[in-house]
This record gives sequence, C-alpha cells and structure tokens, in this order.
Amino acid sequence: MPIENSLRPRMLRREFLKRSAASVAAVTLLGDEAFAASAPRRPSFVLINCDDLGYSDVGCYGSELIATPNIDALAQTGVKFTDFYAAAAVCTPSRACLMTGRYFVRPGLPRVLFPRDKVGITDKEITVAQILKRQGYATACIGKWHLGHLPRFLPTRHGFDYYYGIPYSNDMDKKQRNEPPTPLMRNEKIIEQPAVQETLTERYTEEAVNFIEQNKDHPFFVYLPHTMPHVPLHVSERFKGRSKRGLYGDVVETIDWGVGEIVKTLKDLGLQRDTLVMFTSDNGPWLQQKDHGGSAGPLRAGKATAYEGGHREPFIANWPGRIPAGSICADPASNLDILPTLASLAGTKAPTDRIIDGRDITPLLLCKDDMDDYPFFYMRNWDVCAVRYGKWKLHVRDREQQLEAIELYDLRADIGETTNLAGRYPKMVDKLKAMIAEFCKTLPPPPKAE
Ligand SMILES: [Ca+2]
Repeated sequence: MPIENSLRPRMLRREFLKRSAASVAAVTLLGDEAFAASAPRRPSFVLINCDDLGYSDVGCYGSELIATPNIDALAQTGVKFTDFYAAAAVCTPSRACLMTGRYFVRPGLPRVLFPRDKVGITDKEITVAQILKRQGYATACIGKWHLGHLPRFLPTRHGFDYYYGIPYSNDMDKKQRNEPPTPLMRNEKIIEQPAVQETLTERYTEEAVNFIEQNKDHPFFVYLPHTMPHVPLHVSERFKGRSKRGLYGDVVETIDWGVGEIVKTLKDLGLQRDTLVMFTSDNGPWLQQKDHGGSAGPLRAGKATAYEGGHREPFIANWPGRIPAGSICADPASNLDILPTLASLAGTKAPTDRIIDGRDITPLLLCKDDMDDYPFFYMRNWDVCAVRYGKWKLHVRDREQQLEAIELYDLRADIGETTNLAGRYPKMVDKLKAMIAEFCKTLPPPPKAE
C-alpha cells in the first residue's frame, strides 16, 4: 500500500487506534485464553533481517515491480509498521543496535567492519540471544553477522547455539584490499570459500527450516539476517528472470519465497500461534548501485544518510491469535526496541545495569495500546545528525555530516523531507536541539584515534 499521501500516516494512527480498541475483546477471547489454555510455553521468535532492502521494495510497502506475496500475507494477517527505524544507516552499527538494544556507540561499534578489522562485539555486551538463551530458548543465527569475524566475536560466543552464514558483507572479497574470498561458516568453522552466493538465500532458508523442525518441542529464536539484497546480487537459476525489477527484484522474490517456506513450516508443525515472525532490514537502499540497489519510495535519500530513506524500513510482525490481522501501526519504533520487547515476551526484562535505549513495544506490537512519544536519534559515527520526536524531525548536520545545518520537517505532512520549517518554528528547533544535547550527555566519549 503506497503511503505517499501526506495525510495518510495520521489517518493510519487513528485507524490503528480504532482497530486496536475493537480488537481487544477478540484478542482476549480468541487469543489470550486460548493461548493460556493450549500453549503454556513461551513464544518462539523468527526475526528476518534483510540487508540494504529499501522501504518500498516489498508489495505491501508500495512496490509494483517486485512480487512479495508471502511477505504481504504476513502483513495482511499481522501488523505493518509505517514508521519503523533501523537505528543506523549502515550494516555493522545497525546490527549492534538490534543485538544490544543500545545505540551503537555504547557497544563501541560506530562503523562498518572489514575483514582486516580485529574488533567486534565484546563480552561486556548482553545480546538478545543471550537473554533468550537464559530463558531456555534454542537460538540460531543464520546469515550475515557483521559484528566481528574473529572467533571471540562470532554468534556462537554471543548467545547463539548455532551459526551458519557469512561473517561480514558479501562484497568484502577485494584482492586489492588483501581481502580473502568470502567465507561461509558453520558455527566457528569455514565450510566453503568462496561462498557460492547464487544459492545462499535458499540455503539460509533450508537451515532455518531445519532448525525450527529440530527445536519444535521448545521455544526457539531464529535470527535470519539475509546476505541479500546487498550487492553483489546473486540468485539461483530457479529465480532468475522472475521479477519485473531485474536481478534486484529476483533477489527480493527469492527472499519472499524463503519467508513462505518458513511460514509453511510453522503451519505444518502447528507452531504458528506459538511463534512471532518479524520481517525488516538493517538499513535503507544503496541508491548509488542504481538498478542493483533498492527503492525508498516516497522517502528522501537512502543508505548511509540521516534522511528517512537511510533509516526507515519495513517492519512486519505476525503472530496469529495475538496480533489482530490487518493492523497498521504508525507510531515510531526502531530495531533498538527488539531486545526489550522479546525479553518481555519471553518472561524477563532487558538488563538494568546499563543504558538500554530501546523500549518494550509489546503494546504496539500486539495493537493493544498507544505509547508516549519518545525521541529517536539518527547517529553517524559519534555524531547525532537528527532527532525525531512525534511528527517532528530536526536535522542538525548536513548530508555529508560536516557542517551544522538546521532542517526541521513535519514527517506526518511531509514524508519526503522537502519543506524545511526551521524558520517557522524556532521554539520547536530549540526544544529538539535541547533533546539532542541531553542525549549526548549519556554517550561515552569518542575514542581518541579512530
Ligand atoms: Ca546493510
């Protein structure tokens, strides 16, 4: 559904409130009671995280050229968020946010990691996988990790029972940079090098399906960070030429096929009502790749920028019996919220001995209630570039992040960030600047030499 219409998000919010009010009774009768009576176990989680997928690269977010019937069906029978953010506009920092619930400078991962790097996620951090593992979950990471490729940084050392995938991006195999061919790993061993990328999406899907089947008798957490549609794009012969959007569309349609296989597996095993399935991406489309990059639709700019195209992503959550079908949530939320939310749904809490930036958004996810406005900060390296609060967004740095440049947008009326209202609303500019200043006080100091 295209949402370019400037009035649409506000209408969606009302629609959501109306739907959520009407659905409370139905959820109570058909969801909670049935859940308590028939499924005493904790819910399982499947989190599909694409790489560089644009806001409008799936059908239910406006793509007319890429057919994604399985992803669209998740939204039709679940909830679609219109204002969901990846908390970074590039790979490594975004995954650091998702895994820890903390802005990436707190775990010290402000930039993209390369094969030459000797750093990664440290033992001081607590990942969502570790939290769930302590709650008795079987945990798997299947796909691109990108939080450090040395053994001490791998998923198997940070809460995952099982790992299958590539440890960093699929284009980090440049001979001129002395990078080795892309390794495919199982747990901590390289099993294929170079990784055969044509079949990677299908093999990830098979691995996810196998893990679900093997762990069907207890709660599981499958984190599935697809390698695609990050360039270089690859698909198998089976999917080549299928879409109306060239190789990029074929890649996304392969991912959509994989979503369908996973949903079918859950259905066949009778696990759908026990499983929350989520679909999103780590950052916006790499527009410089032209036909090999995605589309941010009505949003301005793409990957690596603080404009909406860099951060705003599809986010769909599906949980039959718990999430009312066909819901739309226009409240801002982000991948920082995943850790506290999954912790809460698993019967525990996010860590309290450190700053957790994310919130438990269970009320939004289950379409039960609205939540108070909360600032979301757009960061690049150690700089805060912009803040969103309610409908307002203030940029404080220019696109190259070099100079101070004040831009104020009303995102409800102007999703494309076209009309700078800073001159008209100086008090709002001051208020949002003060929010950024307060937030900056909580950040660790940048390292002396980066
Ligand atoms: Ca990415």
